[in-house]
Amino acid sequence: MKTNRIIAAIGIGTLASIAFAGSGIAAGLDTDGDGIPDTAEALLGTDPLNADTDGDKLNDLEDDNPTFLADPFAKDGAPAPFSIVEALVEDNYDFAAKKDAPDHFELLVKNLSASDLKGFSIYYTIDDTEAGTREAYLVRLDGFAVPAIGEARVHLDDGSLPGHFRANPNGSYYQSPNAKEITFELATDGFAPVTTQVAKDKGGAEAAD
Ligand SMILES: [Ca+2]
Ligand SMILES: [Ca+2]
Ligand SMILES: [Ca+2]
Repeated sequence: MKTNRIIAAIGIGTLASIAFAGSGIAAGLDTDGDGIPDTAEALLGTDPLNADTDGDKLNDLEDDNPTFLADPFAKDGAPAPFSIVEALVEDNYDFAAKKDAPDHFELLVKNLSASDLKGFSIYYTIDDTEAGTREAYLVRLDGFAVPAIGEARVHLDDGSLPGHFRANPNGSYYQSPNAKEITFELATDGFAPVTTQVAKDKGGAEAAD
């Protein structure tokens, strides 16, 4: 059933590779082990290095919509003791290396309290109003902490550096040049999420300028 849905979504041209995936027969590299070969993940718009691209705990093969989940955050918690100072989706800058960095998602978070904060998750939606599509992802920011009365940056990119987290390389942010509206919700246990919205101009997610 799910395999049929995926075949319908991506067309007959990749039928053979998906059919193999559905039957558990190896059909090319499946790096993340979710049953979908890396080459098919590119066509589906899912992440070949993440078995659960949207973070809803259903793996990409079993997920009816592998790049969207509904907002998981309760909105009735206490006011959050942190703020999002800055949200970047383009024209990023690498402060450590003092040079331009490839476009990625980046938040500067300020802790307004006298205690260190950790246990964050981020939920973000990417609206492509031109194409009429919406993606949504939940990422648990394991290891990310903001010191008391201090600041820290969240990076969502290829996740290859320590303290960076992974964004879907086959999603519309990286694959479509259309303008986007991106909404971030940052939350930690017991507090209402903090939300910010940022627009990305027409043009792809660029390499470093
Ligand atoms: Ca896979
Ligand atoms: Ca995957
Ligand atoms: Ca999923």
